[in-house]
Amino acid sequence: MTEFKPLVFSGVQPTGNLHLGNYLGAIRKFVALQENNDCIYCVVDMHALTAQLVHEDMATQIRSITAAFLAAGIDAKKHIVFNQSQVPQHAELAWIFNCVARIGWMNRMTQFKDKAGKDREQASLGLYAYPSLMAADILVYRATHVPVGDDQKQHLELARDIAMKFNMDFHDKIVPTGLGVDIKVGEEPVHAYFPMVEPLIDGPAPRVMSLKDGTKKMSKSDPSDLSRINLMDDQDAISKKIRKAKTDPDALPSETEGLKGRPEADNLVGIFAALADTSKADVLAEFGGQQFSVFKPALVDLAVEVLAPINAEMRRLMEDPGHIDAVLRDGGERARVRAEKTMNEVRDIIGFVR
Ligand code: AQP
Repeated sequence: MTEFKPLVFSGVQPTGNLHLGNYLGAIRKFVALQENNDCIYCVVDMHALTAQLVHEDMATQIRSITAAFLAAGIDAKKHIVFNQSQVPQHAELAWIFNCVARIGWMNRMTQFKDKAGKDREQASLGLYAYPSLMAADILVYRATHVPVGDDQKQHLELARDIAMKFNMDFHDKIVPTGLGVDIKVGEEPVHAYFPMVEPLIDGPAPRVMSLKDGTKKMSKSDPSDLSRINLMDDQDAISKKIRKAKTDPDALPSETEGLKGRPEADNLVGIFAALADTSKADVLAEFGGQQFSVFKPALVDLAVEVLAPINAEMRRLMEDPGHIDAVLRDGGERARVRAEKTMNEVRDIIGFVR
């Protein structure tokens, strides 16, 4: 059985300061995956329009995410780093996927419900169609693996549904043209043009929570800056935010079972484990029985040790926007070639004349 060639794709929106959740849930995984995989990492600027149309500082935000990718250690020569709007094939495939996806599927998307809020009639059509563009971002390269935080799991399931429906609906066109490959879906061998993408969500902090409320996701759009650690925060800010992080009065448990019902403790232990590249069980083996007055300073030291070099490198890179733009242009050119190959095949499968 032939299989799709493994290819990693992921994206980050230029919608504000990157935080520890973006780093641990996504960027850190991007860096690790590039060792053994072909990778494409994208600043998804067209997605940034879905919640807010006008961004005064769009270009700076795009450069800042790119600087974070590079500062964290992504090799833009070996892999591809670019911003989405440079490759119009994403939007073209998204239109086709809008016609593949069913309204009932889109209506189930919890992120739309969260982001649209109470006044859904006022949300943009783009926000509603966001998951379709996200599926196109990935599938226009026929990528197979997508490192993301836990919050994106539902969107990736939708990308699989879209891929499956396209494969099934155009099956009679894909097979004779020989454009697909044989894959296994469950026990069934299927001839498919698009792969079934695999989300890569593992690790001790798949969903980093707010420092002010352990039941809410750490997010760029949280009005309280104390809720998150930004990648651009200096040592003092990191220390202040961790010292002020909400906790409960009990000492840390010795085993992970004891974190149940203690969301803030669970979150801080998860952050420590992810930053130290270890497990929550190992962190509790070291700190079990200790008070937060002991644990928090250790977490500050670790967070500063990991984030300070990235912070310094991001600042250095941001002083040379011309270099960042050149990286994006080069990545955009290489991404366009790959995306156009897919689009030509998709146009042929659909039967568009070209
Ligand atoms: N709290 C989080 N924990 C783990 N992973 C997270 N990600 C985001 N927040 C967390 C992951 O970061 C990647 C890029 O996210 P994005 O900027 O494209 O979109 P987002 O999920 O909407 O990020 P934010 O920070 O929550 O922004 P706002 O406030 O605008 O909604 C994704 O892989 C995401 O899973």
